[in-house]
Amino acid sequence: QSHDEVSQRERLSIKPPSMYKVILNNDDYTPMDFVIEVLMKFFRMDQERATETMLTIHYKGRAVCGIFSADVAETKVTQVNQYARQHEHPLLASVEKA
Ligand code: TYC
Repeated sequence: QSHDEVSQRERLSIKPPSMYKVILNNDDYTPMDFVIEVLMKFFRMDQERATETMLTIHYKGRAVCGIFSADVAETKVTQVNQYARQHEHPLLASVEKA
């Protein structure tokens, strides 16, 4: 990376945003179909990808469902956890730095 690029980045204060993984965690009670619905609704997965991801969580304990900027990641976690609670399921989304 050249001196010019660095100084221009600093002059313009342009930095790539820090990115965050949104994780869905396994539990013993949330129905598989509900998890698939959540993955399709909040993470825009098609049925096949949502089913694969749900099974990864079920067998391995967790999966990364997407990587987003901080504000989008926080919003996804809040929306998923609120939606799960509305439907009285213990499904838990969490966030960690990518
Ligand atoms: N383990 C749940 C069951 O057997 C299914 C499940 C999958 C729950 C993924 C949560 O994030 C989850 N019904």
